[in-house]
Amino acid sequence: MNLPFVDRVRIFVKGGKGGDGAVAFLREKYRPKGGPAGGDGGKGGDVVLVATSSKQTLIDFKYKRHFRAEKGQHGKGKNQKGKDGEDLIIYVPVGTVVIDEETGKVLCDLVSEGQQCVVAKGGKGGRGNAHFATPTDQAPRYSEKGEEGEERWVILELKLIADVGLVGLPNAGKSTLLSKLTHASPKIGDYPFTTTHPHLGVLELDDERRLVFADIPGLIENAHKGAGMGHEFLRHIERTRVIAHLVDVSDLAVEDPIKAYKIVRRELENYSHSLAQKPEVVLLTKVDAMSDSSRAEALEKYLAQEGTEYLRISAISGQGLDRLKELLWKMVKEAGNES
Ligand SMILES: Nc1nc2c(ncn2[C@@H]2O[C@H](COP(=O)(O)OP(=O)(O)OP(=O)(O)O)[C@@H](O)[C@H]2O)c(=O)[nH]1
Ligand SMILES: [Mg+2]
Repeated sequence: MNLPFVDRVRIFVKGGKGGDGAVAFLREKYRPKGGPAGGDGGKGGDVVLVATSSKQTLIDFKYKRHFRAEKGQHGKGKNQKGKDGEDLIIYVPVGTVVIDEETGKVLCDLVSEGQQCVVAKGGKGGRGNAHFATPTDQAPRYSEKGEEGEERWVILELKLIADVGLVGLPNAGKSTLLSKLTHASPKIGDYPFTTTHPHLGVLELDDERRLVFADIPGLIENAHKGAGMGHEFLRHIERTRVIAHLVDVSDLAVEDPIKAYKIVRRELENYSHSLAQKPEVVLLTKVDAMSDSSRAEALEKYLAQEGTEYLRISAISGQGLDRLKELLWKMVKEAGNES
């Protein structure tokens, strides 16, 4: 699937107008002066967002931006109520946050399959003249109009939902690791910014234990000022429980590992303090291609002083991957119990 990844859009939604109440009178053979019998108008349809895991992006909304639910029908004679307008159901990916553009308020956070959010209510139907008869006016000639449906612009923002977020400089080996641990098959390349948008992958440790990983583009110094791919995509790991921070310690690495580590930490901190506070494990990657371990040892010493977890791995040889899976499971569990 090579659709562009769209993770923020604005759409206009409007509920259906309610149908008008009717003005009518009974005309029966033996009751020439029958009472008022104008039926009520039907209710307008609602616009409803429904979360589905069969969509991964908000691409559908790039071109179609206006959504209006059906009107309610007008009431009719003989006290017949107008038909209600159909609700308009719009499917969005699981992980979509719905924000009212005008107030900036979060209306809904659709985190599970099938979860719904009414974004624009349909208008009420007007009452027919049958409701308005009084002892002094037994033949009212008026009825209510149907109400307008609600309307608003809403912002849909996709925030992927994963347990573990993979971060690091470009080329650190994030996508390669994702492809080894899960069935995902992201693009891998020996050049920076191979990954241009987030991917999810699912690791099944056994029948009962699974972990969802989010692989995102590489971060570079000053990403928060727009360098490289910028840092907006970090929102996709805002909801992860644990951060796995990959640092290349092989002979291939262009950056000193401690420096590489600090650059990415600074960018995480600049994006959001709460993101930077998440439990972190540092993965010293590509150890199969490391002829001198002194740079790795220096990073490990630094991390030990900081009290940060770390582990040497190689996605290519498989070294450390079994330990990594169990460690991540444990960290995700612990983080889950705290929140
Ligand atoms: N020797 C060795 N090479 C690796 C290992 N993991 C990744 N690589 C290589 O490192 C390069 C970058 O790998 P990617 O997985 O694309 O790195 P990334 O972090 O996803 O990079 P961006 O998407 O650009 O941020 C590729 O050429 C990989 O083949 C490893 O464990 N050992
Ligand atoms: Mg990548």
